[in-house]
Amino acid sequence: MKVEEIALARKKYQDDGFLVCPDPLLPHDLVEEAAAGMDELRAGRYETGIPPRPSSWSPGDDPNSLCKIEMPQIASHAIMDLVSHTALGAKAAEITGAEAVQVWWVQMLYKPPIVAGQQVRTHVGWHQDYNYWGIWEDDSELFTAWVALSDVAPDCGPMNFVVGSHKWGLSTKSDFFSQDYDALRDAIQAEQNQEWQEEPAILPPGSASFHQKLTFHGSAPNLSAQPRRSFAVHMRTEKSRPKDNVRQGLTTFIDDPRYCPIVFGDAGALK
Ligand SMILES: O=C(O)CCC(=O)C(=O)O
Repeated sequence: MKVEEIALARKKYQDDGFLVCPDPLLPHDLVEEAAAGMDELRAGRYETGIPPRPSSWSPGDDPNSLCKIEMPQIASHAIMDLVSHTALGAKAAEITGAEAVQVWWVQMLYKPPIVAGQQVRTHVGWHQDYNYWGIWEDDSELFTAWVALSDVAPDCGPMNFVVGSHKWGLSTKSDFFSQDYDALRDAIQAEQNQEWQEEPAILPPGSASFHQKLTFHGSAPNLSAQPRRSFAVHMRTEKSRPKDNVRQGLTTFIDDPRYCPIVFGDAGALK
C-alpha cells in the first residue's frame, strides 16, 4: 500500500472505530487448512493433544447454534499458523501504527446456516468487546482482527459495525448472547441518544476487518447455504497493560508465545 493509502486507512479506522479490508491477506491453502481444523475442533479432535479453553459451545452441543470455541489455536497447528501469520500482524500494525502487536486471545466462530424463522441461537447480540475485557487497564490499546474463512456475503450473517460508536464510552447494555437483536439496539440507542449507522463487513475468504474495543457490533443469522466461518483474533499493542500486572482469566497466557504469538515487532515492547 502507498503511504497516502495507509494514512487514509488509519484515519478511517480512527474516525469510524473499524476498518473492513476485503483484499485477501492470507494464503488460500492456509485458509483451507484452518477451515478443516475448525471441523476437527467441532468434532472434538485435538491434533496437538491440548484442548481449547472452556467454551460456550462444546462438541456434542446443538450443531445448529452458534459455535464459539475459545483459544482454538492451541488445539490445531493450522489454526495457530493462520492467527499468527505475519501478514495479519503487518496489517494490524499498518492500521494502528503500533510498534508491536500480540495476539492475546482467539475465538473461533462458526455460524451454521439456518432457514428464516428457525428457532436457534445464531445471533451475536450488540456489544462492545471491552465490556468483557475489564482485566486490562482502561486506556489499553486492544482491538480485534476478524478473519473470514468463508465467503461472508450479505446473506451470511456478516458482522455489522456501528459507525463512530467507539466514541460513546462504555455502555451498560452490551450482550453478546442476546437473541433479541432489535430490542437490544433500541435499548442502546435510548441509552446513547446518538445516530445509529450500521456498516456490514462483507469479506471474501482470507480477508479481515479490524475493530476497536469500544466499537459496537453484532450479527444476524446466516441465511445462506454455507456455514459462516471466522476467527476473532483479539490483539493488543505496546500501549496495553493488564490491571495491576495480574495474569488471570483472559490474560493468563500472555507471557507464553506458544499460546499468544507476537505477530509484529519485538516482544520487549509489550508489558
Ligand atoms: O462473529 C460475530 O458475528 C461477532 C464477533 C465478535 O463479537 C468479535 O469479533 O468481537
